[in-house]
Amino acid sequence: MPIEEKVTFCRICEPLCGLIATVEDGRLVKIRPDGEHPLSRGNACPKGIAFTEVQNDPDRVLYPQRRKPDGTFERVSWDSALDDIGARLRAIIAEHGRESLGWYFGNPSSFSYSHTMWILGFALGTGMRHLYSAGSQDINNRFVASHLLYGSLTALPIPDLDRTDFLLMVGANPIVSHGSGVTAPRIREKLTAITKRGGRVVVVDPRRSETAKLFEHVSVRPDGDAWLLASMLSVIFAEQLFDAKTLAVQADGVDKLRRAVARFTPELTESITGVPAGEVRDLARSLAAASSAAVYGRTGTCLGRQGTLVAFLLDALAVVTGNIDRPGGLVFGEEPFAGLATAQNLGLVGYDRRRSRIGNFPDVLGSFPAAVMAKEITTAGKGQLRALFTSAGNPVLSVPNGRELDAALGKLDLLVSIDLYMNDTNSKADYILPATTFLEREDIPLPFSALSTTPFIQHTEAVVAPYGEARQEWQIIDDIARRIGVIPFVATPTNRIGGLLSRARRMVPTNPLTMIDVAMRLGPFGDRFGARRGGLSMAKLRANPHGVVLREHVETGVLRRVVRHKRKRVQLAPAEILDVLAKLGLRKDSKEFPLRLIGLRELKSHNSWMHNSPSLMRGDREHTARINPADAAAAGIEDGKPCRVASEAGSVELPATLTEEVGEGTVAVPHGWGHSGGGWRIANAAGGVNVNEVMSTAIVDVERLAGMSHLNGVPVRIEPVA
Ligand SMILES: Nc1nc2c(c(=O)[nH]1)N[C@H]1C(S)=C(S)[C@@H](COP(=O)(O)OP(=O)(O)OC[C@H]3O[C@@H](n4cnc5c(=O)[nH]c(N)nc54)[C@H](O)[C@@H]3O)O[C@H]1N2
Ligand SMILES: Nc1nc2c(c(=O)[nH]1)N[C@H]1C(S)=C(S)[C@@H](COP(=O)(O)OP(=O)(O)OC[C@H]3O[C@@H](n4cnc5c(=O)[nH]c(N)nc54)[C@H](O)[C@@H]3O)O[C@H]1N2
Ligand code: SF4
Ligand SMILES: [Mo]
Repeated sequence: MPIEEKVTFCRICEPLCGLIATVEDGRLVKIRPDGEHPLSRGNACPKGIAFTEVQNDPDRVLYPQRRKPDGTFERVSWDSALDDIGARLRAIIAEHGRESLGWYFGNPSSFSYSHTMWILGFALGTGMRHLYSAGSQDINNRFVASHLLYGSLTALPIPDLDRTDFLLMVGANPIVSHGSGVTAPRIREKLTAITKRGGRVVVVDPRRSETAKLFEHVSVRPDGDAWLLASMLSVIFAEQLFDAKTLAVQADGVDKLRRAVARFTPELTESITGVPAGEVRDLARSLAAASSAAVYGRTGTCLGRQGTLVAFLLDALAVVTGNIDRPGGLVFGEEPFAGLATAQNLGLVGYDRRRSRIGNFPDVLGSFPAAVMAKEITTAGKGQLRALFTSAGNPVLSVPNGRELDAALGKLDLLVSIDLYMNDTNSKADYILPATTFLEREDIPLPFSALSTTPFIQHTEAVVAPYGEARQEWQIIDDIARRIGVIPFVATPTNRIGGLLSRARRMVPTNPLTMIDVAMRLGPFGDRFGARRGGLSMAKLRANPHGVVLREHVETGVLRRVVRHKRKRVQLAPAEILDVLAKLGLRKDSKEFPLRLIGLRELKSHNSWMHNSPSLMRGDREHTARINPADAAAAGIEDGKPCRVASEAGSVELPATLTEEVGEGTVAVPHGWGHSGGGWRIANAAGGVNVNEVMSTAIVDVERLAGMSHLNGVPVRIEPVA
């Protein structure tokens, strides 16, 4: 039997650690870290190693499945599945128009360039309106904040970890999550290096997280970040700690922002944030005085009630202290081929170009809040969502009010899912179409290149041929498009020209790799087809399987290239933000629901989809609610005993873990548990609950500017369960 070792990289989370896969006779037998990867240098986490168990999981869906009237599934051929899906789509379109089609794409899709490209192509080709993603439970607020500040949704600044002297980290736990919104393998080393060189890392979190334990911890009340950051800004303005000289060159709206935050003195915000006024003043002064400072916020700051404002204020802190676009501050990387940015520049996607039918929410890069998806299905009228695709997602467990969505999915005329597994969402689908794993496809993680603290790019070939009849998402999407007369990327209705184009497309098959190669060669690092020696091309990437470091550090002094506002200046006082700030009152805690629920991530889980790996689930892993002993005592809840966590929207019951790790008034429960109905035998047996049954999809509970779901800082009460 031939045994081969193949160089590749992990695509479970954002560091994209280098891996070596051992393949024996076409089957994956082992994964180990790649010691020759220039950035991860022999580092990988338990999830990456355990991917062997996903790849070889007997519970994987390897053949197209059609649901029978009794609810069970039967294996069908690709042709019969695609033909039937095509026919049903054509009938739905004939009766209700293309506006009745929709797509939800989940987190793993962002780790496949061809998958996301073809969804965009399909959406452009069909003119589809009902586009939803994990982004509204994750990072869309960040895009909107960038749109407001820099005039570009895709201008995402990252902390210059290798050169900063002061890192303010709010609502992120990279020791467990391995970093998000920033690609930095070995992030633990990078963070400890800051303190080793005499710098500071300050972690703002309601929980003494794994990261907070290693550095300075500021305990904030859940969803208190807007007040905390506004009060830090108020101190910086009041004490004249801002960098007036740099601001004069870089930004507009400084005075308006100063006036808008002036009333949020630390003495006022203390009662909301729980952070003593003196500590806020010290923090603001230290940040302003640091020779370089970076700010960084992640899901803890995105999923509260004010996600866009909080992301905006974080960047504003960097801007007013002169820390944007400079070494050690917040910096802007560059993609070798800027897919979404190009689409944005071409005017194909943007912000608030249309509004959702339910709730009147602005679109973010073409997508609407997933929190309204259920109501879009159940609310009759023109534009009602009737045929939904899901790919690489499990929204019943990941969006608010999973019960509501679960019930709504049953009302669709057609539900088709592209996934590795039968999960809690697609177990109700008409079809489950088997997707390749990341080891079964070639890949190049373009969007993450611009988020890498060391600009870097790597391409990998497929490590194994697809198991069973699994296919790549883009091929599946292309085949479905063809059956309804749609040409991905070409917005042509089914008229004569469309027919001709479609025939032409069939003769010249477009493939993502060719498209990317051309775009990359013409891109900022490209070889310009030989005109620039040593530049990027697919040939160069193939010759360097461990990847190519593009620069030592992210380039600075690029603000005028990045900012797309008129006059090329950062806007510190957009009307949308001033409006939210003006309405930001003094939050009162509810008497009925006096505690606040937050989420967290676990080292050996990955959202909802790695609970079927035997090695990750080994030991006494259990889904529990972390509760402060004082709160538990007041409620009569004992350690290890079941408790009820109830909000206005719903309740769940799970064992309590009493721990000082969470501050008083805070309850922490990870999401992604509570599997049922799907084909994951180990995950189903692991128990747990869907914490998102406690979360609300009421229109007033969805954040206005970016449509973010409210998943952190949700008012709850806790009770013992008999
Ligand atoms: N309460 C609460 N809820 C949250 C969060 C929170 O912090 N708190 N976090 C939110 C965040 S940040 C996210 S990203 C979402 C995640 O939520 P989703 O993106 O909706 O779902 P996942 O749990 O990531 O499930 C991914 C699915 O993709 C499948 N899959 C894996 N790899 C592939 C692949 O290569 N191709 C295909 N086609 N399928 C694949 C898996 O089998 C699984 O069914 O959850 C959100 N929900
Ligand atoms: N092991 C593992 N790694 C993962 C994932 C996983 O499921 N498991 N998921 C991946 C995904 S999809 C993402 S998006 C990233 C997320 O990456 P991170 O955002 O770094 O992940 P979390 O561990 O959820 O960290 C959020 C932190 O915010 C804190 N927090 C909660 N509410 C608040 C609040 O109101 N204010 C403040 N200041 N803090 C708050 C929580 O206590 C927690 O420590 O992780 C990725 N990496
Ligand atoms: S941290 Fe783990 S899951 Fe994330 S890319 Fe690295 S090996 Fe993969
Ligand atoms: Mo995420």
